[in-house]
Amino acid sequence: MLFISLDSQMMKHAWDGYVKYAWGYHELRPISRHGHSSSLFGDFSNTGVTIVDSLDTLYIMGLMDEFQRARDWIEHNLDFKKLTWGEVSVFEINIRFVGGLLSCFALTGDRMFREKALLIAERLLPAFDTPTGIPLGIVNMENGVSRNPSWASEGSSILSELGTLSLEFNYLSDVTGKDVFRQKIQKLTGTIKRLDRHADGGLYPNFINPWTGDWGDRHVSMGAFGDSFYEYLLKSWLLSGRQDDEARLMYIDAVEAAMSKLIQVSREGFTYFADSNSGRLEHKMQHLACFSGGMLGLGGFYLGEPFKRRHMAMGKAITRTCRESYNRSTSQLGPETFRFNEQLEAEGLEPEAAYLLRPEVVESYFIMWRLTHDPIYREWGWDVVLALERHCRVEGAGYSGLKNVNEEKPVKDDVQQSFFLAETLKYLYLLFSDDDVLPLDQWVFNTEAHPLPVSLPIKDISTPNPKFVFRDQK
Ligand code: DMJ
Repeated sequence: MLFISLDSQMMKHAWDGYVKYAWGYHELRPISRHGHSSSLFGDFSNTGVTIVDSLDTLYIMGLMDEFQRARDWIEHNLDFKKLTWGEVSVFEINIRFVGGLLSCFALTGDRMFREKALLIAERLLPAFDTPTGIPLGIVNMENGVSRNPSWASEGSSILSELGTLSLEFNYLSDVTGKDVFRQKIQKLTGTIKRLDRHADGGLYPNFINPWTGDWGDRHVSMGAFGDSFYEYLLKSWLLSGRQDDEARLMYIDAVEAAMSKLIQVSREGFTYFADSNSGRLEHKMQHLACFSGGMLGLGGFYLGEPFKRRHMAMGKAITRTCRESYNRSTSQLGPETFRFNEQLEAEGLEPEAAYLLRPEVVESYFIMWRLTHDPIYREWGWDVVLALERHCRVEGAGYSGLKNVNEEKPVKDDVQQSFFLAETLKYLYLLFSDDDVLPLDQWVFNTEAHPLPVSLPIKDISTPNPKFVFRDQK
Protein backbone atom coordinates (compact mmCIF):
# COMPACT_ATOMS: atom_id res chain seq x y z
CA MET A 1 0.00 0.00 0.00
CA LEU A 2 2.78 2.36 0.89
CA PHE A 3 4.30 1.76 -2.53
CA ILE A 4 1.08 2.41 -4.39
CA SER A 5 0.25 5.60 -2.60
CA LEU A 6 3.75 6.99 -3.11
CA ASP A 7 3.64 6.26 -6.83
CA SER A 8 0.33 8.03 -7.32
CA GLN A 9 1.56 10.90 -5.14
CA MET A 10 4.52 11.19 -7.49
CA MET A 11 2.12 11.33 -10.44
CA LYS A 12 0.09 14.02 -8.71
CA HIS A 13 3.20 16.03 -8.01
CA ALA A 14 4.36 15.75 -11.64
CA TRP A 15 0.88 16.58 -12.95
CA ASP A 16 0.23 19.49 -10.61
CA GLY A 17 3.48 21.12 -11.66
CA TYR A 18 2.52 20.84 -15.31
CA VAL A 19 -1.00 22.18 -14.66
CA LYS A 20 0.28 25.12 -12.68
CA TYR A 21 3.12 26.27 -14.89
CA ALA A 22 2.75 24.76 -18.37
CA TRP A 23 -0.91 23.91 -19.00
CA GLY A 24 -1.52 23.30 -22.72
CA TYR A 25 2.18 23.42 -23.61
CA HIS A 26 4.10 20.34 -24.67
CA GLU A 27 5.93 19.74 -21.42
CA LEU A 28 6.97 21.41 -18.16
CA ARG A 29 10.23 23.15 -17.36
CA PRO A 30 10.11 22.51 -13.61
CA ILE A 31 13.03 24.74 -12.57
CA SER A 32 12.27 27.79 -14.70
CA ARG A 33 8.55 27.08 -14.24
CA HIS A 34 7.17 27.52 -17.72
CA GLY A 35 6.27 25.51 -20.79
CA HIS A 36 8.79 23.51 -22.78
CA SER A 37 8.30 22.81 -26.48
CA SER A 38 9.81 20.31 -28.84
CA SER A 39 9.63 20.38 -32.64
CA LEU A 40 8.66 16.69 -32.60
CA PHE A 41 5.13 17.62 -31.60
CA GLY A 42 4.40 20.57 -33.83
CA ASP A 43 5.87 23.95 -34.63
CA PHE A 44 3.79 25.59 -31.96
CA SER A 45 3.90 24.70 -28.33
CA ASN A 46 0.23 24.40 -27.45
CA THR A 47 -0.62 20.83 -28.45
CA GLY A 48 -0.79 19.60 -24.86
CA VAL A 49 1.47 16.55 -25.25
CA THR A 50 1.70 16.01 -21.50
CA ILE A 51 -2.09 16.11 -21.17
CA VAL A 52 -2.63 13.42 -23.79
CA ASP A 53 0.29 11.28 -22.63
CA SER A 54 -0.86 11.42 -18.97
CA LEU A 55 -4.56 10.68 -19.38
CA ASP A 56 -4.55 6.91 -19.00
CA THR A 57 -2.04 7.03 -16.13
CA LEU A 58 -4.35 9.42 -14.24
CA TYR A 59 -7.28 7.12 -14.92
CA ILE A 60 -5.47 3.92 -13.91
CA MET A 61 -4.28 5.54 -10.67
CA GLY A 62 -7.80 6.76 -9.88
CA LEU A 63 -6.87 10.47 -10.00
CA MET A 64 -10.32 11.24 -11.38
CA ASP A 65 -10.52 15.02 -10.89
CA GLU A 66 -7.25 15.35 -12.77
CA PHE A 67 -8.44 12.93 -15.43
CA GLN A 68 -11.68 14.87 -15.92
CA ARG A 69 -9.84 18.14 -16.35
CA ALA A 70 -7.53 16.56 -18.94
CA ARG A 71 -10.46 14.97 -20.75
CA ASP A 72 -12.25 18.32 -20.98
CA TRP A 73 -9.18 19.99 -22.43
CA ILE A 74 -9.00 17.28 -25.09
CA GLU A 75 -12.68 17.64 -25.95
CA HIS A 76 -12.58 21.41 -26.30
CA ASN A 77 -9.07 22.11 -27.55
CA LEU A 78 -7.59 19.16 -29.41
CA ASP A 79 -8.80 19.97 -32.91
CA PHE A 80 -7.43 21.52 -36.03
CA LYS A 81 -9.44 24.71 -35.83
CA LYS A 82 -7.96 25.70 -32.49
CA LEU A 83 -4.43 24.28 -32.72
CA THR A 84 -1.75 24.84 -35.32
CA TRP A 85 0.59 21.89 -35.60
CA GLY A 86 2.78 22.39 -38.64
CA GLU A 87 5.45 19.70 -39.06
CA VAL A 88 5.45 16.77 -36.63
CA SER A 89 7.14 13.42 -36.18
CA VAL A 90 4.78 10.71 -37.47
CA PHE A 91 6.21 8.26 -34.92
CA GLU A 92 5.83 10.55 -31.91
CA ILE A 93 2.31 11.67 -32.78
CA ASN A 94 1.30 8.07 -33.31
CA ILE A 95 2.71 6.63 -30.08
CA ARG A 96 1.72 9.52 -27.81
CA PHE A 97 -1.47 10.98 -29.32
CA VAL A 98 -3.07 8.17 -31.31
CA GLY A 99 -1.93 5.53 -28.78
CA GLY A 100 -2.82 7.64 -25.74
CA LEU A 101 -6.30 8.54 -27.00
CA LEU A 102 -7.10 4.99 -28.13
CA SER A 103 -6.01 3.67 -24.77
CA CYS A 104 -8.42 6.04 -23.02
CA PHE A 105 -11.17 4.95 -25.37
CA ALA A 106 -10.46 1.31 -24.52
CA LEU A 107 -10.34 1.96 -20.78
CA THR A 108 -13.40 4.20 -20.50
CA GLY A 109 -15.59 3.52 -23.55
CA ASP A 110 -15.79 7.30 -24.11
CA ARG A 111 -16.18 7.74 -27.89
CA MET A 112 -14.78 11.27 -27.83
CA PHE A 113 -11.31 9.74 -27.45
CA ARG A 114 -11.82 7.54 -30.51
CA GLU A 115 -12.95 10.53 -32.60
CA LYS A 116 -9.91 12.56 -31.62
CA ALA A 117 -7.57 9.64 -32.34
CA LEU A 118 -9.11 9.23 -35.78
CA LEU A 119 -8.90 12.94 -36.53
CA ILE A 120 -5.20 12.97 -35.76
CA ALA A 121 -4.30 9.65 -37.40
CA GLU A 122 -5.93 10.77 -40.67
CA ARG A 123 -3.52 13.70 -40.78
CA LEU A 124 -0.60 11.23 -40.69
CA LEU A 125 -1.71 9.32 -43.80
CA PRO A 126 0.00 11.52 -46.44
CA ALA A 127 3.36 10.36 -45.05
CA PHE A 128 2.64 6.88 -46.47
CA ASP A 129 2.46 8.05 -50.10
CA THR A 130 5.66 6.35 -51.24
CA PRO A 131 6.02 3.49 -53.77
CA THR A 132 7.05 1.06 -51.03
CA GLY A 133 4.47 2.11 -48.46
CA ILE A 134 7.32 2.95 -46.08
CA PRO A 135 6.24 6.20 -44.43
CA LEU A 136 8.31 9.36 -44.32
CA GLY A 137 9.23 10.47 -40.81
CA ILE A 138 7.86 14.01 -40.81
CA VAL A 139 4.47 15.26 -41.98
CA ASN A 140 2.98 18.71 -42.02
CA MET A 141 -0.38 18.22 -40.34
CA GLU A 142 -1.81 21.32 -42.03
CA ASN A 143 -1.06 20.50 -45.68
CA GLY A 144 0.17 16.89 -45.74
CA VAL A 145 3.61 17.70 -47.18
CA SER A 146 5.98 14.99 -45.92
CA ARG A 147 9.74 14.47 -45.81
CA ASN A 148 12.50 12.64 -44.01
CA PRO A 149 14.93 14.43 -41.71
CA SER A 150 18.06 15.47 -43.61
CA TRP A 151 20.40 13.86 -41.05
CA ALA A 152 19.02 10.31 -41.52
CA SER A 153 21.34 8.39 -43.86
CA GLU A 154 20.64 9.98 -47.27
CA GLY A 155 17.00 10.76 -46.58
CA SER A 156 16.20 7.30 -45.22
CA SER A 157 13.25 6.34 -43.08
CA ILE A 158 14.09 4.95 -39.65
CA LEU A 159 13.39 1.33 -38.73
CA SER A 160 12.02 2.00 -35.24
CA GLU A 161 9.73 4.72 -36.57
CA LEU A 162 8.28 2.85 -39.54
CA GLY A 163 7.97 -0.29 -37.42
CA THR A 164 6.05 1.38 -34.59
CA LEU A 165 2.65 1.99 -36.13
CA SER A 166 0.96 -1.39 -36.34
CA LEU A 167 -0.61 -1.59 -32.87
CA GLU A 168 -2.31 1.79 -33.08
CA PHE A 169 -3.27 1.57 -36.77
CA ASN A 170 -4.71 -1.96 -36.59
CA TYR A 171 -6.65 -1.16 -33.42
CA LEU A 172 -7.92 2.08 -34.95
CA SER A 173 -9.26 0.13 -37.94
CA ASP A 174 -10.88 -2.37 -35.56
CA VAL A 175 -12.76 0.24 -33.57
CA THR A 176 -13.71 2.65 -36.38
CA GLY A 177 -14.34 0.18 -39.21
CA LYS A 178 -12.04 2.31 -41.39
CA ASP A 179 -9.75 -0.16 -43.10
CA VAL A 180 -7.33 2.39 -44.51
CA PHE A 181 -5.08 2.18 -41.45
CA ARG A 182 -4.79 -1.61 -41.56
CA GLN A 183 -4.10 -1.41 -45.32
CA LYS A 184 -1.17 0.94 -44.71
CA ILE A 185 0.30 -1.56 -42.26
CA GLN A 186 -0.25 -4.48 -44.63
CA LYS A 187 1.57 -2.76 -47.51
CA LEU A 188 4.41 -1.68 -45.23
CA THR A 189 4.77 -5.15 -43.71
CA GLY A 190 4.83 -6.71 -47.18
CA THR A 191 7.73 -4.42 -48.14
CA ILE A 192 9.67 -5.14 -44.95
CA LYS A 193 9.27 -8.89 -45.43
CA ARG A 194 10.71 -8.72 -48.95
CA LEU A 195 13.86 -6.78 -47.99
CA ASP A 196 17.11 -8.65 -48.57
CA ARG A 197 19.01 -9.04 -45.30
CA HIS A 198 21.71 -11.46 -46.45
CA ALA A 199 24.48 -8.86 -46.34
CA ASP A 200 23.75 -8.34 -42.67
CA GLY A 201 23.39 -11.96 -41.62
CA GLY A 202 19.65 -11.60 -41.07
CA LEU A 203 19.94 -8.40 -39.02
CA TYR A 204 17.74 -5.39 -39.79
CA PRO A 205 19.75 -2.21 -40.45
CA ASN A 206 18.19 0.95 -39.02
CA PHE A 207 17.83 3.03 -42.20
CA ILE A 208 15.74 2.31 -45.33
CA ASN A 209 15.15 4.39 -48.43
CA PRO A 210 11.36 4.75 -48.69
CA TRP A 211 11.44 5.34 -52.46
CA THR A 212 13.53 2.31 -53.46
CA GLY A 213 13.41 -0.02 -50.44
CA ASP A 214 17.24 -0.08 -50.34
CA TRP A 215 19.04 -0.13 -47.02
CA GLY A 216 20.93 2.99 -45.93
CA ASP A 217 23.79 2.95 -43.41
CA ARG A 218 24.54 -0.51 -42.01
CA HIS A 219 23.84 0.42 -38.41
CA VAL A 220 21.98 -2.12 -36.25
CA SER A 221 20.82 -1.46 -32.70
CA MET A 222 18.40 -2.57 -30.02
CA GLY A 223 18.54 1.08 -28.92
CA ALA A 224 17.80 4.29 -30.84
CA PHE A 225 16.51 3.81 -34.41
CA GLY A 226 15.90 0.06 -33.93
CA ASP A 227 14.22 -0.58 -30.55
CA SER A 228 10.44 -0.54 -30.91
CA PHE A 229 10.53 -2.20 -34.37
CA TYR A 230 11.29 -5.49 -32.55
CA GLU A 231 8.81 -4.68 -29.77
CA TYR A 232 5.94 -4.12 -32.24
CA LEU A 233 6.51 -7.39 -34.10
CA LEU A 234 5.98 -9.25 -30.83
CA LYS A 235 3.13 -7.05 -29.64
CA SER A 236 1.27 -7.16 -32.98
CA TRP A 237 1.06 -10.90 -32.47
CA LEU A 238 -0.04 -10.52 -28.84
CA LEU A 239 -2.61 -7.79 -29.60
CA SER A 240 -4.19 -10.00 -32.26
CA GLY A 241 -4.94 -12.57 -29.58
CA ARG A 242 -1.93 -14.51 -30.89
CA GLN A 243 -3.61 -14.97 -34.29
CA ASP A 244 -1.24 -12.90 -36.44
CA ASP A 245 1.25 -15.60 -37.32
CA GLU A 246 3.12 -13.40 -39.80
CA ALA A 247 4.06 -11.03 -36.94
CA ARG A 248 5.06 -13.96 -34.70
CA LEU A 249 7.38 -15.42 -37.35
CA MET A 250 8.88 -12.02 -38.17
CA TYR A 251 9.54 -11.42 -34.47
CA ILE A 252 11.25 -14.79 -34.00
CA ASP A 253 13.33 -14.23 -37.12
CA ALA A 254 14.38 -10.68 -36.16
CA VAL A 255 15.06 -11.32 -32.50
CA GLU A 256 16.92 -14.59 -33.04
CA ALA A 257 19.24 -12.82 -35.51
CA ALA A 258 19.78 -9.99 -33.02
CA MET A 259 20.47 -12.42 -30.18
CA SER A 260 22.92 -14.49 -32.15
CA LYS A 261 24.87 -11.54 -33.63
CA LEU A 262 24.65 -8.79 -31.00
CA ILE A 263 24.45 -10.39 -27.54
CA GLN A 264 27.74 -10.15 -25.65
CA VAL A 265 28.89 -11.05 -22.14
CA SER A 266 31.22 -8.62 -20.36
CA ARG A 267 34.38 -9.30 -18.33
CA GLU A 268 32.32 -9.41 -15.15
CA GLY A 269 29.55 -11.52 -16.66
CA PHE A 270 26.97 -8.91 -17.67
CA THR A 271 24.89 -9.76 -20.76
CA TYR A 272 24.17 -6.90 -23.18
CA PHE A 273 23.08 -6.08 -26.72
CA ALA A 274 26.00 -4.45 -28.53
CA ASP A 275 25.38 -2.18 -31.53
CA SER A 276 26.74 -3.13 -34.94
CA ASN A 277 28.17 -0.56 -37.34
CA SER A 278 28.98 -1.89 -40.83
CA GLY A 279 29.60 -5.30 -39.26
CA ARG A 280 31.81 -3.98 -36.42
CA LEU A 281 30.50 -4.39 -32.87
CA GLU A 282 30.31 -1.37 -30.57
CA HIS A 283 30.35 -2.49 -26.94
CA LYS A 284 27.78 -0.16 -25.49
CA MET A 285 24.10 -0.25 -24.66
CA GLN A 286 21.67 2.65 -24.49
CA HIS A 287 19.09 3.18 -21.78
CA LEU A 288 16.58 3.00 -24.64
CA ALA A 289 17.64 -0.61 -25.31
CA CYS A 290 16.77 -1.68 -21.77
CA PHE A 291 13.14 -2.30 -22.77
CA SER A 292 14.51 -5.47 -24.41
CA GLY A 293 14.79 -7.32 -21.08
CA GLY A 294 11.02 -7.16 -20.67
CA MET A 295 10.42 -7.82 -24.37
CA LEU A 296 12.49 -11.01 -24.38
CA GLY A 297 10.77 -12.18 -21.19
CA LEU A 298 7.31 -11.45 -22.57
CA GLY A 299 8.10 -13.11 -25.89
CA GLY A 300 9.60 -16.18 -24.25
CA PHE A 301 6.64 -16.51 -21.89
CA TYR A 302 4.06 -16.55 -24.68
CA LEU A 303 6.03 -18.22 -27.48
CA GLY A 304 6.61 -21.32 -25.39
CA GLU A 305 9.35 -23.85 -26.13
CA PRO A 306 11.75 -24.11 -27.88
CA PHE A 307 12.10 -20.36 -27.17
CA LYS A 308 10.73 -19.96 -23.67
CA ARG A 309 13.63 -20.97 -21.46
CA ARG A 310 16.32 -19.24 -23.55
CA HIS A 311 14.43 -15.98 -24.14
CA MET A 312 13.30 -15.73 -20.51
CA ALA A 313 16.87 -16.31 -19.32
CA MET A 314 18.13 -13.64 -21.71
CA GLY A 315 15.40 -11.23 -20.58
CA LYS A 316 16.43 -11.69 -16.97
CA ALA A 317 20.11 -11.27 -17.80
CA ILE A 318 19.56 -8.06 -19.78
CA THR A 319 17.35 -6.63 -17.02
CA ARG A 320 20.06 -7.38 -14.47
CA THR A 321 22.63 -5.59 -16.64
CA CYS A 322 20.40 -2.52 -16.93
CA ARG A 323 19.93 -2.55 -13.17
CA GLU A 324 23.72 -2.61 -12.87
CA SER A 325 23.96 0.57 -14.94
CA TYR A 326 21.85 2.24 -12.24
CA ASN A 327 23.66 0.56 -9.37
CA ARG A 328 27.10 1.74 -10.52
CA SER A 329 26.16 5.40 -10.85
CA THR A 330 26.52 7.76 -7.91
CA SER A 331 22.89 8.88 -8.11
CA GLN A 332 21.54 5.32 -8.55
CA LEU A 333 19.89 6.43 -11.80
CA GLY A 334 21.21 5.08 -15.10
CA PRO A 335 23.04 6.94 -17.88
CA GLU A 336 21.80 7.42 -21.45
CA THR A 337 24.55 5.08 -22.70
CA PHE A 338 26.72 2.64 -20.77
CA ARG A 339 29.82 0.92 -22.07
CA PHE A 340 31.85 -2.24 -21.63
CA ASN A 341 35.62 -2.02 -22.15
CA GLU A 342 38.90 -2.28 -20.23
CA GLN A 343 37.86 0.50 -17.85
CA LEU A 344 34.07 0.44 -17.83
CA GLU A 345 31.47 -2.16 -16.87
CA ALA A 346 27.89 -0.98 -17.43
CA GLU A 347 29.01 2.61 -16.77
CA GLY A 348 28.43 5.81 -18.71
CA LEU A 349 30.65 8.87 -18.69
CA GLU A 350 29.95 12.37 -19.94
CA PRO A 351 28.61 13.31 -22.45
CA GLU A 352 26.59 10.08 -22.26
CA ALA A 353 25.77 10.26 -18.55
CA ALA A 354 22.48 12.17 -18.56
CA TYR A 355 19.27 10.68 -17.17
CA LEU A 356 16.17 11.96 -18.96
CA LEU A 357 13.49 10.37 -16.70
CA ARG A 358 13.31 7.49 -19.15
CA PRO A 359 11.12 4.42 -18.50
CA GLU A 360 12.85 1.43 -20.15
CA VAL A 361 14.52 -0.01 -17.05
CA VAL A 362 11.42 0.12 -14.84
CA GLU A 363 9.40 -1.15 -17.81
CA SER A 364 11.50 -4.33 -17.78
CA TYR A 365 11.22 -4.58 -13.98
CA PHE A 366 7.42 -4.42 -14.28
CA ILE A 367 7.16 -7.07 -16.99
CA MET A 368 9.68 -9.40 -15.38
CA TRP A 369 7.89 -9.02 -12.03
CA ARG A 370 4.57 -10.00 -13.58
CA LEU A 371 6.13 -12.99 -15.36
CA THR A 372 8.30 -14.34 -12.52
CA HIS A 373 7.16 -12.77 -9.23
CA ASP A 374 10.78 -12.59 -8.23
CA PRO A 375 10.78 -9.90 -5.47
CA ILE A 376 14.12 -8.57 -6.70
CA TYR A 377 12.27 -6.55 -9.39
CA ARG A 378 10.21 -4.73 -6.77
CA GLU A 379 13.34 -4.08 -4.72
CA TRP A 380 15.11 -2.63 -7.74
CA GLY A 381 12.00 -0.57 -8.62
CA TRP A 382 11.85 0.82 -5.12
CA ASP A 383 15.48 1.92 -5.41
CA VAL A 384 14.45 3.90 -8.49
CA VAL A 385 11.58 5.56 -6.58
CA LEU A 386 14.01 6.65 -3.86
CA ALA A 387 16.55 7.98 -6.34
CA LEU A 388 13.88 9.90 -8.26
CA GLU A 389 12.64 11.49 -5.06
CA ARG A 390 16.15 12.36 -3.99
CA HIS A 391 17.57 13.76 -7.19
CA CYS A 392 14.80 14.57 -9.68
CA ARG A 393 11.98 15.97 -7.59
CA VAL A 394 11.60 19.74 -7.77
CA GLU A 395 9.72 21.20 -4.83
CA GLY A 396 6.43 22.70 -5.97
CA ALA A 397 6.86 21.86 -9.65
CA GLY A 398 7.28 18.26 -10.81
CA TYR A 399 10.41 16.30 -11.72
CA SER A 400 13.47 17.04 -13.83
CA GLY A 401 15.98 14.97 -15.75
CA LEU A 402 19.67 15.06 -14.72
CA LYS A 403 22.74 16.18 -16.66
CA ASN A 404 25.20 13.72 -15.11
CA VAL A 405 24.18 10.70 -13.03
CA ASN A 406 27.70 10.31 -11.66
CA GLU A 407 27.63 13.43 -9.52
CA GLU A 408 26.76 13.51 -5.81
CA LYS A 409 24.32 16.33 -6.48
CA PRO A 410 23.49 16.08 -10.18
CA VAL A 411 22.51 19.26 -12.01
CA LYS A 412 18.92 19.16 -13.29
CA ASP A 413 18.19 19.56 -17.01
CA ASP A 414 14.92 21.46 -16.38
CA VAL A 415 12.68 19.21 -18.51
CA GLN A 416 9.86 16.99 -17.33
CA GLN A 417 9.45 14.70 -20.34
CA SER A 418 5.87 13.66 -21.05
CA PHE A 419 6.96 10.00 -21.14
CA PHE A 420 7.80 10.29 -17.44
CA LEU A 421 4.05 10.56 -16.72
CA ALA A 422 2.98 8.22 -19.53
CA GLU A 423 5.51 5.48 -18.83
CA THR A 424 7.95 5.75 -15.93
CA LEU A 425 5.37 6.53 -13.26
CA LYS A 426 2.80 4.15 -14.75
CA TYR A 427 5.22 1.22 -14.83
CA LEU A 428 6.32 1.94 -11.26
CA TYR A 429 2.69 2.02 -10.15
CA LEU A 430 1.93 -1.26 -11.93
CA LEU A 431 5.07 -2.88 -10.53
CA PHE A 432 3.56 -2.48 -7.06
CA SER A 433 -0.05 -3.27 -8.07
CA ASP A 434 -1.84 -6.61 -8.07
CA ASP A 435 -1.60 -8.74 -11.20
CA ASP A 436 -5.25 -8.17 -12.11
CA VAL A 437 -4.65 -4.48 -12.76
CA LEU A 438 -4.16 -4.54 -16.54
CA PRO A 439 -3.21 -8.23 -16.79
CA LEU A 440 -0.62 -8.93 -19.46
CA ASP A 441 -2.81 -11.51 -21.20
CA GLN A 442 -5.56 -8.93 -21.77
CA TRP A 443 -3.68 -5.72 -22.43
CA VAL A 444 -0.73 -4.88 -24.62
CA PHE A 445 1.25 -1.73 -23.85
CA ASN A 446 2.24 0.36 -26.84
CA THR A 447 5.79 1.70 -26.80
CA GLU A 448 4.63 4.80 -24.86
CA ALA A 449 3.00 2.51 -22.22
CA HIS A 450 -0.55 3.15 -23.41
CA PRO A 451 -2.46 -0.12 -22.90
CA LEU A 452 -4.61 -1.50 -25.75
CA PRO A 453 -6.95 -4.46 -25.27
CA VAL A 454 -6.19 -7.85 -26.77
CA SER A 455 -8.68 -8.10 -29.58
CA LEU A 456 -9.88 -11.67 -29.50
CA PRO A 457 -11.05 -13.75 -26.60
CA ILE A 458 -8.54 -16.50 -26.09
CA LYS A 459 -9.01 -19.75 -24.27
CA ASP A 460 -6.62 -19.21 -21.42
CA ILE A 461 -7.46 -15.57 -20.66
CA SER A 462 -7.69 -14.81 -16.94
CA THR A 463 -10.84 -13.40 -15.31
CA PRO A 464 -11.42 -9.81 -16.46
CA ASN A 465 -10.98 -7.11 -13.87
CA PRO A 466 -14.23 -5.09 -13.84
CA LYS A 467 -12.23 -1.92 -13.26
CA PHE A 468 -10.58 -2.23 -16.64
CA VAL A 469 -13.05 -3.93 -18.94
CA PHE A 470 -13.30 -2.27 -22.28
CA ARG A 471 -16.84 -1.71 -23.46
CA ASP A 472 -18.95 -0.22 -26.21
CA GLN A 473 -16.14 0.10 -28.67
CA LYS A 474 -17.87 -0.27 -32.00
C1 DMJ B 1 9.35 6.96 -25.41
O1 DMJ B 1 8.79 7.97 -26.17
C2 DMJ B 1 9.05 5.60 -26.01
O2 DMJ B 1 9.26 4.63 -25.05
C3 DMJ B 1 9.90 5.31 -27.22
O3 DMJ B 1 9.68 4.00 -27.70
C4 DMJ B 1 11.35 5.48 -26.90
N1 DMJ B 1 11.66 6.72 -26.26
C5 DMJ B 1 10.80 7.25 -25.23
C6 DMJ B 1 11.21 6.99 -23.81
O4 DMJ B 1 12.52 6.88 -23.54
